Amino acid sequence: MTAQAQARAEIDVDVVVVGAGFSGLYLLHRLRGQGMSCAVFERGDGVGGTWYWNRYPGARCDVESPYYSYSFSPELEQEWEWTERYPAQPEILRYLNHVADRFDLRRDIELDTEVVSAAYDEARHRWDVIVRSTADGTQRSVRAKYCVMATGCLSAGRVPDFEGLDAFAGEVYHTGSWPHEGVDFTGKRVAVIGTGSSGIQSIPVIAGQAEHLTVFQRTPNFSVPARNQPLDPEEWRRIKADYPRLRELARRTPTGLPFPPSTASALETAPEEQRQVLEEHWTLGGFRLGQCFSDLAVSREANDVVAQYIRERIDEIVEDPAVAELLKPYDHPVGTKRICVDTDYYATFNRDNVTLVDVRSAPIARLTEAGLSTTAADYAFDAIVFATGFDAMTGALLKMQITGTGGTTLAEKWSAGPRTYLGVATAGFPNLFMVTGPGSPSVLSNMVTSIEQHVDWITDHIRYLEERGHSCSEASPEAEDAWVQHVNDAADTTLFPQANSWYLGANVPGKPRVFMPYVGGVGAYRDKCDEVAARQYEGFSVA
Ligand code: N01
Repeated sequence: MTAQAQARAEIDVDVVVVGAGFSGLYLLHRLRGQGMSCAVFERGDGVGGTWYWNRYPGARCDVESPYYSYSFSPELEQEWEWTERYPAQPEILRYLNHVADRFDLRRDIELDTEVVSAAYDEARHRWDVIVRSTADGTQRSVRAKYCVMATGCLSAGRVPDFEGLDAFAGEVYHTGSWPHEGVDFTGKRVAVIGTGSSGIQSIPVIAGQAEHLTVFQRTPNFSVPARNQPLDPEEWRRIKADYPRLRELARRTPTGLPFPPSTASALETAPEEQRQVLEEHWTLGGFRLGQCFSDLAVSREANDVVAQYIRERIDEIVEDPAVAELLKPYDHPVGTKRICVDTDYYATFNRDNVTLVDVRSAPIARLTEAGLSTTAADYAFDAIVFATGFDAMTGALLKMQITGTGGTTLAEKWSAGPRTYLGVATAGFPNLFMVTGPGSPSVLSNMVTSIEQHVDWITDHIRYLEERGHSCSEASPEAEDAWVQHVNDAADTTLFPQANSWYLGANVPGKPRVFMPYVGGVGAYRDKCDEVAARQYEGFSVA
């Protein structure tokens, strides 16, 4: 440790917050408002979390701009101007920087600093947190009564364990940690590996630059046109004037968006009418197509109506029938993997400079000095882009060494999959809270709505403890067991477990197969959390 770091060691604050994205920024604002001292640690050299790291070409949110924003400040709502129907990554990052400045948050945020470990000191009811500078590796300790993980659900990037990963002599990128100065692919032979949301957004843009783009697809996904456009000023004015009602509605729907779910069953709708609903949603754009009937998440027969409709659109757009066939998903029901929202994705495969390679039939065997080899052929590239996703929901938490009571680590406790009470706390880890943790609606919802709900609930709970002079609060094992059972039962009533998705950890070899988010919906989940609070935080042992 340097002398300076030593001098700053042993800082004692009320709350340590890990991460300065949407969650961490709002946590800091709320906790300060409660008169608490906070230290926020952020591994990036700027605020923004997901939107700081994911700067790949075409990166854009699939939730419409007016609803992908904080609702806690009516002034902020009114003063910020979104420019497009869906916000592009630079615009969201500008928004979050504006929030950091507007609410004077930066003075309690330490950038370039990652949390290495957090251990609970049972005698003193304090978390001992070790943080490390990403610039020079120096470490120091910080002590706090509470520790709140605002680490994000999709923040631990993942590159498959290909043989010869270091062999390739060209440029290598991962969509989730894109160079800040951008990348110019002009005149280059580029590979994109992966066709999830990140791949599907970046492929059309990279194809527009590269001399040649080769897309390596293992599993096709359902993708729906975004139909992005400049935000209509008149509509934007209407939304702003109506924000209180729209926000309240969003807090009560299953998705956290102010659009009540469809009540019409696909199976009880006549074919001509089904067609009309599907056409309307395809023309509207965005993932609401995946919710256009009430039974899509529970009936395979109903789901097939939408799946078949999307496959027909692929046939219509893609000129080469063999390529169209490869792009059509058959292996999972629509919506059991996040529906992708694209701009010109399928049409990109009509370009002369784009080739689709199926790595289901001939997997990638290794990276080579020139490019990569599948079991069927060798390829040469100037650049390889990994759009291969994340160790979702638990990856960022388990990267830290978190030790609770009795010396048990979180990794040990979650060795068979994550276990939480309400997705905010886990037994054996007192005064540790998670924002949008496993067991909460999180990634199945509009993240900002869910983040605000969690931050409000966690900070209310902390205020409750402080006002009564309590030293700790811990989820009880019984409450946790019952919640985990409920989360599993809820998932089992749906088609979700039928897909090999990252919701189940299926994208990470060896990860326990457990359905991680809560499918019960934002509104019902909020009611449950409110009920727990109203019953003096039922299910928590408070001392
Ligand atoms: O990651 P993914 P992502 N060989 O895991 C493939 C959110 N998001 O970064 O499906 C070959 O979805 C893998 O293939 P398979 C959103 O919630 C939102 O794209 O495992 N291929 C898959 O095609 C999203 O769901 C937005 O067979 C391999 C791809 O890599 C989540 O982030 C934008 C492979 C990974 O897809 C993650 O999306 C971006 C291998 N060995 C992201 N290993 C918006 O708001 C993996 N793959 C719009």
